Amino acid sequence: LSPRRELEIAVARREFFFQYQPIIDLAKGRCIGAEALIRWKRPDGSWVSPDLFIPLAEQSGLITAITNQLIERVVGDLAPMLIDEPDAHIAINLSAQDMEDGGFLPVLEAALVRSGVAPPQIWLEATERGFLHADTARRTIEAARARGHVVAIDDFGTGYSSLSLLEGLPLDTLKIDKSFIDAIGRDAATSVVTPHIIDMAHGLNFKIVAEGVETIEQEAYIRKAGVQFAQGWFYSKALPPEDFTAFYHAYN
Ligand code: G
Ligand code: G
Ligand code: G
Ligand code: MN
Ligand code: NA
Repeated sequence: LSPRRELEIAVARREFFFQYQPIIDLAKGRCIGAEALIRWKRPDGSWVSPDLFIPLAEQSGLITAITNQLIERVVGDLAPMLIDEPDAHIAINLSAQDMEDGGFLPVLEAALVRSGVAPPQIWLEATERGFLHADTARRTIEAARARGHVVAIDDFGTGYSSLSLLEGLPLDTLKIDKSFIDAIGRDAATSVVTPHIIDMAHGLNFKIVAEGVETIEQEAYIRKAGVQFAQGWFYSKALPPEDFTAFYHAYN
């Protein structure tokens, strides 16, 4: 079986599920939600890393079907919790193809209407590649924002987007890639860049989520730099839905 064929079968059998990595409000010391991270366990029990199968899903066009399953799964996993906790949100990762064709939007709207989850409780994350086709990305972002979703730029600092591109799009949240957080407190050349990435984000008036926070030193640094939100192993790994719900209640 080719990897592509295997992935097609996995899509048909709905073998993907999600773990939820908590996101913390640094000023309040509270959990405000989570990012949904895809997991694939093959029928033989082996795990495949998303770093391997997401690129394949993008090349083969299967990613839009996976995104639609993701939406259904998030609502299935967490609708009762989200209805009980109207301030909580879940961030969903979108591929560049999702941003281009926008086909996930009616799927998302239907799932939310059916479940009673409010649109502002679903955030959408797209990497800078998702914003390269500015016209189609703009239409998707505007439609999503009109419905009340927050749209965030993922892996900020690692892509190719120009400031003018970002300035011209109706966005207000960005996630600083973990490579810039890793560099804090180290001698690496990247550590020189980290304060500039944060300044740039502030200059654009973006809310900032720092990703990959692993140490108390990194937390102290980003807090001092005015970063509002943080995510990383210092707080929690990605968790099964019931463990995320427990984490949310413990940190609220
Ligand atoms: O835990 P981690 O290995 O989950 O994630 C690896 C990569 O896969 C990250 O770059 C992340 O953005 C991406 N990713 C995780 N979940 C999804 C998803 O549901 N859809 C898409 N398109 N990418 C995802
Ligand atoms: O959960 P963690 O961030 O350590 O995930 C690292 C990798 O391990 C991911 O690519 C994921 O696919 C896989 N993984 C996630 N949860 C589990 C698990 O419960 N058991 C095993 N064996 N692998 C997992
Ligand atoms: O969407 P994105 O590319 O940002 O995916 C987040 C990735 O980062 C996932 O693979 C997730 O498991 C991983 N991750 C989350 N927190 C940490 C962390 O604190 N340290 C490291 N090394 N990886 C993390
Ligand atoms: Mn992400
Ligand atoms: Na990221």
